[in-house]
Amino acid sequence: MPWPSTADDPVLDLIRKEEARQNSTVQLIASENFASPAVMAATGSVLTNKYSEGYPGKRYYGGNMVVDDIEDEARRRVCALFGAEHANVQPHAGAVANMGVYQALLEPGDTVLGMSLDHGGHLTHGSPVNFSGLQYHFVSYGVTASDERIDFDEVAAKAHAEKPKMIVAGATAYPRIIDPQPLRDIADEVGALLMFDAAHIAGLIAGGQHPNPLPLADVMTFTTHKTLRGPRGGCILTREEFGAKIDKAIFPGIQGGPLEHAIAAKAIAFGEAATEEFSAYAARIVENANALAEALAGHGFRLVSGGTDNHLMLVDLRGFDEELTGKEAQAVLDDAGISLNKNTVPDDPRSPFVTSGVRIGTPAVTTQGMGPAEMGTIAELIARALRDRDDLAAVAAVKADAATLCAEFAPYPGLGG
Ligand code: DSN
Repeated sequence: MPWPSTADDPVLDLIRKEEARQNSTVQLIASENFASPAVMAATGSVLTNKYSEGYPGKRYYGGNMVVDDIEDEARRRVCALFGAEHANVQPHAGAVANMGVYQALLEPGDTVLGMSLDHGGHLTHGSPVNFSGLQYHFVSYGVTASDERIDFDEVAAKAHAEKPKMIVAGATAYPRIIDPQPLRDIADEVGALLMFDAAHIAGLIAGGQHPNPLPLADVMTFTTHKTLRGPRGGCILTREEFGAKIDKAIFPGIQGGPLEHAIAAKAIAFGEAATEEFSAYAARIVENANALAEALAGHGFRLVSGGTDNHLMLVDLRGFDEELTGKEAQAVLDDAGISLNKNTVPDDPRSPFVTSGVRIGTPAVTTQGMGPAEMGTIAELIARALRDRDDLAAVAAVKADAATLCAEFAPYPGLGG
């Protein structure tokens, strides 16, 4: 073979190390999951070698007869899964999918309504440091102070005052169902388009746990690697009338060659998500989130909005310990073999680098086969580690207990040594 030997490459050792980390520590990052062996085989396949700029039947390179079939199959499967008329499966990420929609349907400077980052929205929903906030005139809505749920009165008032061209729904740190109907109604009242960013909840929609934003939304974007449990990547679904514009915005507008290995893996994940087993999995994610939220509340943690009806919960740490920041909690829990991320809570007085909260999700632990009993154990491990955070031996003991728990539920047995 012409390739140099990489058997001693330390990067391979680092991959083994990461395999061991994923097998032996608790993964509670709400946007992560464990992809199936079939999805991972596709991402590591010969499709990584192929150039295929363009779309099936209209490529700028030869040799795409097989790739065309793969991309067509991915488009067919995802349209069937969500009842969509048109799909673009090429976005490399959720941010690129959102960028493609804005580029296709907006002009620079247009007014758009989106959920503010510090109330649970995403960077690409108009953050001033992101292209979305720099190129478009985003106006933010948030959650109410009373129940910490989306303030539809605020959305309506701002829509009538600002006359946006588009309303963006969806969030990255919002623990409740987002009903697309009131957003559609408000969009219709002011003649706006409705885009639903379902990055976090696509798997819950596919599994029948949350309402399908289609056909109420004009466009739905999502990532394929979160609750949907596919490869890293993005996807756009829309009506036929916007299909050509959106395709043109993604290629040649934003991207060059698509990642056909990722598109094949997306097709496999869409197939997996159409099964009854996946619907049961989606139901179990929500059941586990409820069990974990209840158990955490029992340890004195305050849950933003009082609980969850999706795959994640937002924990306001101030109820547990006024001095404890999200930054410190994330670091202590990393030492205790529990991965999660610091997160602002609504109207957080601390900065996004420090925060007063953490976000906790159940998609990955549910894939591992854990259930409500294990959620109780995880809540106890979190509470112990954070309560005894100044005691290195106590934190190490939590790490050992986390490893014992994970040993029973290793996602990739045999990997990582
Ligand atoms: N990074 C994703 C998340 O964790 O929610 C958002 O892009």
